[in-house]
Amino acid sequence: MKLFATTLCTLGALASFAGAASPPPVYGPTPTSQQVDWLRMEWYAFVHFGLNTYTNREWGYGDESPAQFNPVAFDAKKITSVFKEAGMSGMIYTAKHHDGWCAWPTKSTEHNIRKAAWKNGKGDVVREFANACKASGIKFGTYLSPWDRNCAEYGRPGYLRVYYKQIEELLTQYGDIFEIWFDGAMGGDGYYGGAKENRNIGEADKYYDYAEVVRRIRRLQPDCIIWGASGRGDAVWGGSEKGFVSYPLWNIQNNKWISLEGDTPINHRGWFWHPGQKNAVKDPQTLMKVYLSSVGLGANLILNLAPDRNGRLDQADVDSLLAFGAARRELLSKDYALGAAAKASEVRGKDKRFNAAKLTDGNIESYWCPNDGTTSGSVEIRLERETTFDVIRLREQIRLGQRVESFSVDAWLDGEWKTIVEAGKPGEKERGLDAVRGGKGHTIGHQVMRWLNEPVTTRKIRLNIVRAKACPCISELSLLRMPEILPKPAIRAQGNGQYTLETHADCTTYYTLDGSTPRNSSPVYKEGSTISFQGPGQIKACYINNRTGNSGPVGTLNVGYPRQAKGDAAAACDDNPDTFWHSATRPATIELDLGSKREIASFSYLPRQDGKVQDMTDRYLLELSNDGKQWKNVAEGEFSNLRANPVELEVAITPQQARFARLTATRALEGKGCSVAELKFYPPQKEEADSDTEKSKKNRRKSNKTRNRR
Ligand code: FUL
Repeated sequence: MKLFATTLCTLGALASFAGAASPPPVYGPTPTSQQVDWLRMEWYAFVHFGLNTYTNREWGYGDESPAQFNPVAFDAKKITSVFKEAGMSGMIYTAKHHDGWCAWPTKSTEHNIRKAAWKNGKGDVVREFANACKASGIKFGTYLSPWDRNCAEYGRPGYLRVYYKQIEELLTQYGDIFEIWFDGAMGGDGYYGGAKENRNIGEADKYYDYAEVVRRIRRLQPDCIIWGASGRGDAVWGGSEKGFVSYPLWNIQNNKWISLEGDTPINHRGWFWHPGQKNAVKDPQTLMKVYLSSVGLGANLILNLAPDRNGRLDQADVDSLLAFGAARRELLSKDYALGAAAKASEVRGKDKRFNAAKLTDGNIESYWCPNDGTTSGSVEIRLERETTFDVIRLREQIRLGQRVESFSVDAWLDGEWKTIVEAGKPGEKERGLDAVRGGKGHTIGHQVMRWLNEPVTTRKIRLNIVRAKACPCISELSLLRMPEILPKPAIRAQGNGQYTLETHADCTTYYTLDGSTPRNSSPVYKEGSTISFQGPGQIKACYINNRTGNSGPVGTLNVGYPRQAKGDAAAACDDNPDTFWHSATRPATIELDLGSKREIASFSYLPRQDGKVQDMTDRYLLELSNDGKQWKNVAEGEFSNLRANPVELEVAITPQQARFARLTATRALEGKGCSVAELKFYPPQKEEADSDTEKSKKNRRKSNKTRNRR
């Protein structure tokens, strides 16, 4: 707050010193200097790592044995150097997740790392990460779950003493914490010191007394960004665990400046590490879309990478992260508008300190601004030569408040102005990863990036501020070029063991059915044809650019045993994620016939994918049988975190032979019924041969290095 006031005074002092036009008065809520600095961090890592890593769960129940935490190869510095290399500005570690286990030797509870096998109970993951971040030159932050399924006192006033103690320890023993995360998940069933019951806390804001939490944190670390906390802090959730935030984006809630953060795991399997996840990593092109639909809309991005049971990151996750990091660096490496001449329809008091050249001077603090009362206007930018770009980035001087509601951009093409970014209209909304391409111009705020449908080549562009709440203060206009990022081919089931692959311009699509990595000696996919594969196993496919020989990331589809449903459950085994079996009542059971006796080591459940949580199954009982008459109960549990992140979850069971399987849906998130989009059964996984992994690593290195501009 203090720093922010100083900056404003400086802006004012400069104006009176020059004796010319003064800066416009602040409009509406403004960010603190901490919020401004934080927005400039853009993206950082999330690290989910704890007992769930060992139990293959997303949410622990609270009764897990702390002894199992034993990451024998954990090297925090190795992990933080990867983040640094990718260009991330920090990391946030789950010091405590919902299971209540503390990854540091806290005095607040016995359920902590002192009981771990790791380092004979002398380890401290929080300390190792905090030190490693410092050594790597990135910032360190922490996640401390308010919901605690272990603590006997949870739900009662006594828990707050425990929780506040934990906050105090984390904020006083580990140096600077740039952000502390207060997750919104709260209350429900849990172990609670052995009570094993449901605990409802009512309103989170009241129960945790977030006003008090915020006061305590401000006292201990005034520069720490407080995330969540019922909106009492500095930043809140962007609203999806897919990483995108909604656009237009206003940083204003309850009359104060609140920034947004988009969050998503790099791996489709979830926030914690899960066996078999290496085939489920988001490819660099998807990560670029995630980036553009969070950071590119004026929010921050927190991208999760989860260490495995040995404490190491999966190579596949690291490869994808680094490839995206390199593409982002390339995207931002050259601003084609830098230093270009600019002319505005109006300049505040005709004072050159507010003229249009401020848009292209590369200084994020200076800005173009018309007179008070002028809420629309335009700036023409003349480039030195014909220039090709496909991403336009704009920034407002947010220290003076967020103002712009609608803008458009024109390019001078074939002797006339043509609109390349259309002005946004009131009431329109943009949501989702695919909306980033060809989007309209609504808010600007800290920054907005618009990725055009096609690259544009021109010498002249024009920015039109169509509507603003007060005179616009635009600090930057940049023209950028998106590097080529090959996606992975989508693999689509057509039913009855038939599959089609996506194709890509200028590329050949190669695939394999034996689990090996496709390369240019693998079978070639012909557009429009179908591949026959009965499973179980994996279909893998990738693009190789015909001109450059670069190979893109590998797409993988896990195919389970062929299966048939009894009764009306065909939709749960048609391999089509968009259809689902549904029952209006609960509990309800699906029975599958795998055709013959099979060795079953795991099963996966895909929840309904239509964006609704009504009747979404989140507790189950699994039984197996050899004859369809005598059943054996083999697994029972919770499919966690589906409300926020409804992804496919795979559950490992003790490998055993069976022909029939039956899943009973015993609970759902909402409603009286239940549903299942896909239910699959798998044999024990064969690891890829070492030589193959080596070759694929080389391939990946090659494709990372030689990525070309279009
Ligand atoms: C959610 C939690 O419930 C998930 O487990 C995860 O930690 C995610 C980042 O936030 O609300």
